[in-house]
Amino acid sequence: MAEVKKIKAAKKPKLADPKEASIDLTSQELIAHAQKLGVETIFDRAMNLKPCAIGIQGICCKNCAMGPCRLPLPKGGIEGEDTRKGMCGATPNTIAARNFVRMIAAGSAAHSDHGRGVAEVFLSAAKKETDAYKIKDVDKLLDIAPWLGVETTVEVDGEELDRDIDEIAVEVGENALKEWGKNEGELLYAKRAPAPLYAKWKKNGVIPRNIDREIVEIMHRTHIGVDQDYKNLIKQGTRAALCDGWGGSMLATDLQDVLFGTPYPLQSEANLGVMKEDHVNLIVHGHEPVLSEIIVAVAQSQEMIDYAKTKGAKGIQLSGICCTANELLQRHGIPTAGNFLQQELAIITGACDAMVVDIQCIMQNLANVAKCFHTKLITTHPLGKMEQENVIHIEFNEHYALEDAKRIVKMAIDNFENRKSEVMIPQHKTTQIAGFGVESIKYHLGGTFRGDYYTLNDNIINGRIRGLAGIVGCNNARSKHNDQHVTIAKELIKNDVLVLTTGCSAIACAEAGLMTPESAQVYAGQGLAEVCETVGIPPVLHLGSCVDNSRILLAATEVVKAGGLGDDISDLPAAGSAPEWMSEKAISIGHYFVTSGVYTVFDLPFPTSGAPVFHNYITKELEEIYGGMWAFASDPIEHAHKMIAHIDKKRKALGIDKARERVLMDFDDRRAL
Ligand code: BF8
Repeated sequence: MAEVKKIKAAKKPKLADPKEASIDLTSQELIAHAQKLGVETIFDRAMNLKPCAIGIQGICCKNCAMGPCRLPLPKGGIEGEDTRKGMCGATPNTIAARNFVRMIAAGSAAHSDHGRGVAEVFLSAAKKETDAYKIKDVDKLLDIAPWLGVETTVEVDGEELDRDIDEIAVEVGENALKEWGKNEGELLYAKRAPAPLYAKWKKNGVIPRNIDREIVEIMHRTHIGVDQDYKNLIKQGTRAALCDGWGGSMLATDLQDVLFGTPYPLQSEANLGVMKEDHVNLIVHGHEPVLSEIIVAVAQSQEMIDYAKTKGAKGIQLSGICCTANELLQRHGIPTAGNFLQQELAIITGACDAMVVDIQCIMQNLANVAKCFHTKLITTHPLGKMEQENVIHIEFNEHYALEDAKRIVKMAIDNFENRKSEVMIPQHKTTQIAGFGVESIKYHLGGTFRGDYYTLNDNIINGRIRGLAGIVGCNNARSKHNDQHVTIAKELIKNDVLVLTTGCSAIACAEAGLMTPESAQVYAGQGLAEVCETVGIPPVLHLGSCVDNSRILLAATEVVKAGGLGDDISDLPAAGSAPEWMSEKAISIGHYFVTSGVYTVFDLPFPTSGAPVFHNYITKELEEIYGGMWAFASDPIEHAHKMIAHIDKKRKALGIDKARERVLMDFDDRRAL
């Protein structure tokens, strides 16, 4: 008799509880709406797909075909010698360090390749090979030129004359591009760091040679049978991370500012409630602003607005997701639709007529969600295509940028009348003041005539501002959406710590209403609230996208230069944080902050915890070398208080931990003075 196989009924997938999945009301409503429609989102997938407990601790090696070798920590921890090894004998330290530096390589590559793309468009604009782009910020061009070895003046007959701007721009573009592959010398921007930090890097031999080389070298060293010393591996990780923060990311920020304009504070809105039912909704998502900058101009043109009206729409609502959102927000005030975990939800509103994506942080499931609605999903970058058939690819080319942008905007407009499902746009949105940066902080706090960081330093020294914190990074579906970013930011400002933020963290803070000057009165401690009220800034400053973390490095450098708070970034009462991190870019960012002297807290689990010796090295011993270290916390309040404790430790070391007593001086005292 034939064997009868019992077929188990497939388990019904679990659904996320919207209130457990996100703190954001808009997201909660749309998660529930998606579930009602039977459309799966990342929040539901997180309920059914569990992470690998070994991989998450960094102790699975799959760098050759004898493995994967998985080295779980014994229950109850390691007693005595750690005898775990892979097939080739690789120890947990080697495996975790290899995996970790490969994450740095990927993160640094992503930011730096973005920078390279911008540098290529910049050079093409400087050479006037395209009409779509023109140099917008000549002052910033002149500021960065000397750092890239470009003279801004020329001596003629003993007289120093200004050089031609076009000539300077071409040389800046050429020298910038050389940073990726030059044969000699070192990363030019390393010299922008405070001198003691540069000296530490030099002494430890970690100044990058060129951007591509340091990333390639990680792939070589982590191939089977090459580097088997975790300290040597992390040293190379440091070179590659510095290539990101002080290289590819910093070049991307600078060249974007010169080409598209340096941001200054402006007002806009945040959250999916910025979408409009009676407008064509076009959403740009990803990272490189080169195409989306042109889309802004086209979407705002009368020709396209009139065309949208012929299709029954009242206008065109352009909004952004992830770091493209931050780029367009800080320069044009384009509203932010959402951060990483809200990308599927934007389509689930039923009102997204087109979503245009380029590179990084784009979920492949967008294509499956788009299939359930009328949304046109358009990929635009040769590096980022999708296999699903409903995805349209319009490859961006800077020489035809205007034509590409027009085609895309028109496609969104033509799709307006194809909406087939009920439109459900939640009605929540917040006001945000964004567009802060090194330059604007200078003028905001120092005034137009003597723009400098002295006033900021003065307020840190007198204790109104206890210290500075950078909160950056992603959302992670393993953690409640936006919860940690917002809880940590609120706890810090309550304790008079001024917060600088970028990326998806900035979007989370904006959605929670922390980016208006008025929010200081509600959430900030008395000292910080006084400063915010006096100069009219929010207690949480939006510094842009993830490549703009370079703005935080340079702002910290300016604080050092202004004086009174030590000689190096590691002396400052400052700390960094990436609470809901998930991307390899976040690891690269964390490591360049640590090796630039910043105490940096990430949440757990962390991909080094399965190798206690290596984990201990990056959490404790790195501080002796660079002054910064990795630190961890899983509870957001504990996370914030670790940062505050570090800030207080630095205040004490600087001798500014006690409020100075006010002494009334009599005549004798004055004469003695
Ligand atoms: O680069 S914060 S989820 S969007 S990786 Fe991605 Fe993380 Fe958001 Fe910007 Ni940064």
